[in-house]
Amino acid sequence: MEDRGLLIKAAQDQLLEKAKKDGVETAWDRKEAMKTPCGFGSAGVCCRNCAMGPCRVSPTPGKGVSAGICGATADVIVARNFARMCAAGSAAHSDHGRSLVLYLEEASRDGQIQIKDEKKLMAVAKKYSIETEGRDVYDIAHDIADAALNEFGKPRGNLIFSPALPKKRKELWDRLGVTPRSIDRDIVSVMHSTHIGCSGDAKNLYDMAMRASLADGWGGSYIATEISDILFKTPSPVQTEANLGVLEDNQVNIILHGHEPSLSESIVAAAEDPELIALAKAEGAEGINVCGMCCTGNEVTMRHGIKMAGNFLQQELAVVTGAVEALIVDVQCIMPSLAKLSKSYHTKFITTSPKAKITDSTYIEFEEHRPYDSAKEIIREAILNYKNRNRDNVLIPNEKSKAVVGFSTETIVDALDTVVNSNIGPMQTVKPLADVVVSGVLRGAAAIVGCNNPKNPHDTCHVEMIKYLIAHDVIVLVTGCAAHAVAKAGLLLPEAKELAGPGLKTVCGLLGIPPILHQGSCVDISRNLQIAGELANHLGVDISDLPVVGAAPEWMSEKAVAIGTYVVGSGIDAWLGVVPPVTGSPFAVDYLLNKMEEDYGAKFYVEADPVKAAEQMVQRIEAKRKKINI
Ligand code: XCC
Ligand code: SF4
Repeated sequence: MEDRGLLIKAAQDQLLEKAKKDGVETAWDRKEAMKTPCGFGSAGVCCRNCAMGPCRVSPTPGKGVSAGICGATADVIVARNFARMCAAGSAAHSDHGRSLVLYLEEASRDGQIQIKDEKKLMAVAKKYSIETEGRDVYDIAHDIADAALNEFGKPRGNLIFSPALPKKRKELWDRLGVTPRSIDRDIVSVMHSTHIGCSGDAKNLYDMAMRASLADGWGGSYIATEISDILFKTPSPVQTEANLGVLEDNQVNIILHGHEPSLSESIVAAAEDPELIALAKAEGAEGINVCGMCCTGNEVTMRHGIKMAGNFLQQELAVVTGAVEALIVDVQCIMPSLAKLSKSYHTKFITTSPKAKITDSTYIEFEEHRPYDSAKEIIREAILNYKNRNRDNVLIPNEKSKAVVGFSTETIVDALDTVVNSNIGPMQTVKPLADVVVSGVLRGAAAIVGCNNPKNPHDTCHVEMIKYLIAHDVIVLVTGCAAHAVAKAGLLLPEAKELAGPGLKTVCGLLGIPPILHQGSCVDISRNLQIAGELANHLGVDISDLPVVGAAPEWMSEKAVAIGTYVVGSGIDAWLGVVPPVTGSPFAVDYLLNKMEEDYGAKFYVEADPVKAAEQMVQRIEAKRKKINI
C-alpha cells in the first residue's frame, strides 16, 4: 500500500498557493489572523445569557472574579454553555430528521417523491407498531411519517426507541432521569434551564444536556437515517472516487454540499435528465459532473456512487480550483465565506433552504412539493454558467483515490452472514459479528466520526488514528468528514487490509471488505448505535460492556458535542482530539473525564495526539474484553 497522505497534502498545498496568487483567503488564513483565541472563551467561562453581563469569571479557582453578577460560578457557566452546545447540535440533526419526515409525508406512487426501500419501510413500521398486513405501502409510509413527526413534540411519555436499544441501557437512563421525552421538548428544556436565574447546579445541567443529546442520537438522527433509507434506499457497497481530482475539465461541475438528502437526491436524479444533458452539450460541455461534499457527499455517494469532492476544509478550495460551475448547498457546515469567495471566480454559490440563507449568494429555494422540477431549475443555472469558466485560471489537482462506500448495518450483517453461513433466524442476525468479536479475531470496533478543524492538521488526525486501530485488529466505522479523510487516503478499499492486523485482515479477506467501513453522514452515527445495540442485545450485556469505542479527532461543530454526549450516554467512550470549552470548570473536567463513567459506564477522553489516543482506545477495548471475559 502506498502512503497517499503526502500526495494529498501536495494537492492541497497547490490549491492554497493558488488562493494566495488569486488574492483570496481561506479558513486557514482567517485562523491565523484570529491570533490567540480568547482564554475565557476557550475555558468556557464567558457568559452573556443576560444583559447584566457579559460576565467572564476566572478559569483558575481561588483567583480573580469567582462568579458572574448573578452569582453563577465557573462550574455553572461552563455547564450552561456546554448544555446549549448540545441543544444546538441536537436541534440541527433533529430538524434535518424532521424535514425528511415532512418529505415522506408528500410521497405518492405517481408523484415526484417515491419510496425506494419497502423492506426498511416494514422494519420502521414495526418500530412504531403500525399495521402493515395487506396495506398499501404509501399508506404505511404516511402512518410512519405521522408517528415520527409525533416524536418531535408529543406532550406526554418518552420517545419510541429502536428495538436495538438494550433494556439495561433504557433502565439506566430512567434511573438517572435522562430518558428523552420528545425531541423538541428536551431541547427547549435546556434553553429554559440555562436562562438567567434557572438551573444553578452543574450536574443537573449535564443531565439535561444528556437528555437533549440522547434525543438526537436515538431520536432525531435515528429518524433521519430511517426515513432517508425508506425514501432513497438503504445503502449497500458501491465504488466511488474521492478528493478534488474528481472535478472534470470538460464537464459542467456541480458540487452538492450540506446535509439533507432530499435536495441532493433530486439533483442527482435530475442531472441525468436528457433535456439537461442536451443543454450542457449545447453549451459546449461534454456532460454534467455531480460531486458531493461533507455529509451530503456521504449521502449521495453511499446510495449512488457519486464522487466525493472533499470534506469541510475543502469547500473553499473547491471554488479556488476555478472549475466549479455551481456549489449548491442546503443546511449546516456551509461557510458564509463562500459568498465573497465565489465572487472572485465564476462559481455560482446557490443557497436553497429558508433555514440557511446567506447574504450575497444566489438564492433559489428548493421546492419540496416538486423536487424534480425544482432541481432541474437549479441545475440549469450551473449549465448556463459553464461558458463563464476562465480556462486560464483553472487548477484541478490530479489527486483522487478509489473507495468503496455504503456499509449500512444491514449490509455488514448480511455480508458476515453469507460467509459464516450460520443459517440463523431473523432475530439473531448479528450472531456472526458477535462470533468474530467474542473469539477475538476482531478485538473490537471503533467509530471515527466528525469534522475538520484548522486547529489540527487537516485529515491527518483521522488517518493516523485509524491506521493504528486497524493495525491492532480493531474494525473501524467512519461517517461524516472523517469518512472523506480516509477515502482520500485510499483506505476505503479492500486492499487496505494489508495495513490491518492478522485477525481483521483475515475477516476482510474472507468478506472482500475494507478494514474501514463507510457508514454515511453524521446522522448515520445512528447506524453505529444500532449495530452496537444489537450486538449488546445478542450477547445479553449493556453497550457499555462491549469492546467498542468512538472518537472525533478533528471535531468543531456543536453537532459533534451532541454526538459525543449521546455516544457516552449510550455507553461508548468518546475521544476528542480538540479540547472542548470546559477547562475553566473543575466540576466539568472531573465529571466529563471521570465521574461520568459512574453514571453511564463510559466517559470522555481528550487527547490531541491521534496515535496516543488510539493507544488508549486499544487499551480500553482490551479492558472491556476482560470485563466480560472474552
Ligand atoms: Fe459538518 Fe456533517 Fe462536522 Fe463535516 S462532520 S464538518 S458537522 S459535515 Ni458531520
Ligand atoms: Fe452574568 Fe449571570 Fe447574566 Fe451570565 S446570566 S451574563 S453570569 S449575570
